[in-house]
Amino acid sequence: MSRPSQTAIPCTLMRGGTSKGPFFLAHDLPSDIPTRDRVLLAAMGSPDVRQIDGVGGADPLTSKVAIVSRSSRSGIDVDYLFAQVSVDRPLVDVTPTCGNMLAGVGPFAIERGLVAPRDPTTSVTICMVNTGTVAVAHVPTPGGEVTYAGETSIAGVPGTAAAIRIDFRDTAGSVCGALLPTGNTTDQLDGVDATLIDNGMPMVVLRASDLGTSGYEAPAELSSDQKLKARLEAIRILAGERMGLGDVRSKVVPKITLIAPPQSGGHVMTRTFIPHKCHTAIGVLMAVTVGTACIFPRSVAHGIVPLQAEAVQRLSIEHPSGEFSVEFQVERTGDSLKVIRSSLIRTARALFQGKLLVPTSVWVGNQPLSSTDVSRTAQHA
Ligand code: NQM
Repeated sequence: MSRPSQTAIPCTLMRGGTSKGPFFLAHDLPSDIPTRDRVLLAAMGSPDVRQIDGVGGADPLTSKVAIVSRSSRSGIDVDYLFAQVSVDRPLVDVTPTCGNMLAGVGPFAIERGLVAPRDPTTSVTICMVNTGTVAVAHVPTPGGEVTYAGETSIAGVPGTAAAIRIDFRDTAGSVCGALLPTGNTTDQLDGVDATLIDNGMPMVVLRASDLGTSGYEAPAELSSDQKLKARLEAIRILAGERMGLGDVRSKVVPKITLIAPPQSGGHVMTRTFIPHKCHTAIGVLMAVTVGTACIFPRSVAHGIVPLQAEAVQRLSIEHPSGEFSVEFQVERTGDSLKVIRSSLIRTARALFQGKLLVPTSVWVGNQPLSSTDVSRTAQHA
């Protein structure tokens, strides 16, 4: 019998917030990392600007993968490993997590039998393995079934869906080890003021006006401004070193946000680079991190975002396709600030369930051994 030319891997394609990508159970993928990464590149069709030979959407926001497993950590239901698959380079980066894909993890874990549903809501405690931080997703499960239907709309996604509330508790220093990795609220990089901060996502926050931009440009205009992008990349490389991330040329963190005064009744306007293309909205943990920069006294947001005194504050972060609200519970002591909790609302939807095919030249799969293989293995034992 001839050997099949493709390996079939069980998979659910999901929209998580404003991102989309395949969700896998960890045991359905190769356990060795170089083979796993080759499988993910082949699955998405990378490297190729159109990702024509895979299921990637030819954009960083749709070239994402979630790998989920039952957790053996105490108090945690599931482990979620996020992989950013580069569209045009043969790279898979697992340094940061993704809070948008995270929105799909609770429903996926329930539907794949990793978490028992409750009526009417199932709270799923998720370890974001990339950063070792924890999120609790509250998934609507009326009658013990995941529902995707609901009345909540989020900017960047047409229509409405069921609201998934997500609480983060320990995101400070997720990758850099400290909320303010340089110990400063403002640093100077290449002659520009910058707040280098990590409350779930390593970020460089800059004033748009310091870069000669308004902060209100369309993402496509900013993404095609090669002069601006070269300047931002130079700043990002310096920031990466100062934030303890080393040489970040082939890493997707830190990301960059340009801030400006709000335009539509929110607290701040943003344009975010992820890191070489301008986001059409803003990432989840980016919004949490940029929001945290805005509530810090003496950050680059000083003079743009008025400080609030309340212990629980809601910040509306404007972005190119609407706004993103994050609720923060904070504790201030003098100039120091601790974020106890941040919460936000996302939606998600399972789009397709089936098997994703990759060439057997990339991976032959976790196949049971044939009788010939078994006798060969026995001879070598
Ligand atoms: O910040 C985009 C997204 C993200 C990341 C990216 C994210 C987050 O919008 O938590 O969600 O970093 O490429 O999905």
